[in-house]
Amino acid sequence: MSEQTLSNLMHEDRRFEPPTDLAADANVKEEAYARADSDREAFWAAAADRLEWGQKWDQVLDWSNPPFAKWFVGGTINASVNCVDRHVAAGNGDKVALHWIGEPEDDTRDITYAQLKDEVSKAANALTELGVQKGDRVAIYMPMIPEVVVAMLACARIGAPHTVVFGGFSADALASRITDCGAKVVITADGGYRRGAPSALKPAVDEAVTKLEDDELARKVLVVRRTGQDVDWDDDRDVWWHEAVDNASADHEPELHDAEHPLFVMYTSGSTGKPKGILHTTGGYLTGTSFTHWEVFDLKDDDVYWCTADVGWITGHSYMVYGPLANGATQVMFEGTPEKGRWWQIVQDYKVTLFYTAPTAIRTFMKQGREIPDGYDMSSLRLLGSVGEPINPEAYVWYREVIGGDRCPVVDTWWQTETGQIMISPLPGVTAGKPGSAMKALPGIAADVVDDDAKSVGNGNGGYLVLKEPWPAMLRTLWGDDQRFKDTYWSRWKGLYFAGDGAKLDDDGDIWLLGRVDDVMNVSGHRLSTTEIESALVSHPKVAEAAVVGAADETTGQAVCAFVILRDSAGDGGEDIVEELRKHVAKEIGAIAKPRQIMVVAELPKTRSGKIMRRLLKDVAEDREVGDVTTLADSTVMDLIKSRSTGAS
Ligand code: 6R9
Repeated sequence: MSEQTLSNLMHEDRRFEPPTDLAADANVKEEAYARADSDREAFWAAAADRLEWGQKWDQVLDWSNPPFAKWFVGGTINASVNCVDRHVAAGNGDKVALHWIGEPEDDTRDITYAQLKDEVSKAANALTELGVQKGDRVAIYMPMIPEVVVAMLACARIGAPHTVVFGGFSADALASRITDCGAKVVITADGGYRRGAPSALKPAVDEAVTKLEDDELARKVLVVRRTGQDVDWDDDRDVWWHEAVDNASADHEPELHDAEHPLFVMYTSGSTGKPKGILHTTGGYLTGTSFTHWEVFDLKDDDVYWCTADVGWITGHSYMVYGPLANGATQVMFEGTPEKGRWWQIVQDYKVTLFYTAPTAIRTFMKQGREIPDGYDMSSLRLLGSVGEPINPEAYVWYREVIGGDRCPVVDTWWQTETGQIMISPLPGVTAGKPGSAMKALPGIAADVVDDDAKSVGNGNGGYLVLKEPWPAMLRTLWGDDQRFKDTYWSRWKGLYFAGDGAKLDDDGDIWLLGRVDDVMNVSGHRLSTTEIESALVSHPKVAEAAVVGAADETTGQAVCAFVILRDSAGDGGEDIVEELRKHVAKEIGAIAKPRQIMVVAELPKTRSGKIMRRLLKDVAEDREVGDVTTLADSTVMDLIKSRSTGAS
């Protein structure tokens, strides 16, 4: 990256020291970095020791056949036993595991660890009764209700890898995932609640089933009754959860599985081609997620933790289900989407202490104005986390001040579906946070920023983010496609895992994520990062959110095109808003980064996990037919943007 593009984020000089109390009593202190450096495997073995194993492992890591790693070789373990049984056995059966909050206002359930253990055991018995055996795959297509957690843990208990498919995905997407991983059984619900109204799920499963070419697939469909809406019923295939599970025995003797037994497959869309089935296995995944959850969120016994992610996203798997439950945490699980004050009402009512969300949500709240959160008592909060996208410095500072009362540290956590666990993040009791930087690789993780020749770029420079050593929760392969696994992640440079992200090291050696390298633009020979220009736009007081893409341009190769959402307080931004913003970017970064075109829009196209789909905006900027919109959270957004683009400046 050219020097010029580095200047914007580099001039961020706000620093936030860890709170004194938190630092004094932190779960992980500064010494951990050196300890992990001196013996990485011993460090991860100690992390694995926090779990309950059957047979202990003979070897921490087998890396004799890279990039195929084996962790805790010879060990046996059961993930569901670690997430429920052992807490009950330790006398914590009455502790609340889930404060579940439904979308309809008065619909809540508190579930203790003892109750969760019974439910998981019953579901495990019911699945066995339906013919699910160890190694069989089970697809889960459900809303955010407690049964989805029960279903995942029941699969883990009997050793049947699950694949959770977002409730918002289409019948086609579901059918292709069932086919790719060969799922025998599907667990679903009649429907879920979305924005106040019941929304059907079962019809999509019915439709998906008609598209399957193999009779062995989706032989049984287990259906939770959630909304009570009418559903079509196939007596041979469909089974009600309340009949099969509620009547099953709550005694289930769990089997111990090999540490490398497949735990789940999570599909993630590649930039091209069919979705990739990321495979995670049991021992390493549980070690990596439970340890980092305890480390990064500084989890204490009396904390109330809330991760707002949907369970159909990797964050829901690692930091709502497996990590927190393995740690015996009490957490909030919410069925709804962020509506004005509802989240803050929940923080106030349940006295949430640790809160984990995505920048997209934070920017939405910024747009609405601080008056809404200011109306709630959020003094229980002690730590805030961010995940999913780079958090712009302005959004970070707003989050810290308005939600965190200027007292809570913000941990910006970088990781991926593939990494399984958080990789780069501040340590809340150690690191003085810089708004916009994910800071350093966690203890036991080796990350670097390299150039085209795989050489470290050194402080003050930008390049490609790579991981240099294996880590416990790393993906093991792509389901059924070892070659694609090698090609996608390990082929660019020998021995290095390439994450697909651009990053920069500042003068202190701290890491700033710059977005996917596919999103980097080349304007008149200068490489510009989307993240940096977006952060410059968001630092303007009238802007809440921005997305930047490079569009083909005859003169400059590519030109910067920006889509912005204004804060509610800015009204329509005034007549000169476009010129005002272009000037602002020129001042913040340099004339080279000045957008050719700025469109003020009401919404941006986002995936269900909140990531902006720049590919679609590029189609608009280059005046093309808009591509595949099936993974959008709201597919009407593109029509709105297209209708605006005709009047673009
Ligand atoms: C957990 C998750 C992975 C991609 C990743 C990167 C982006 C995630 C980030 C971040 C900057 C952060 N990303 N966290 N970028 N700062 N703190 O999001 O997994 O859905 O697989 O996405 O998300 O581009 O490569 P996944």
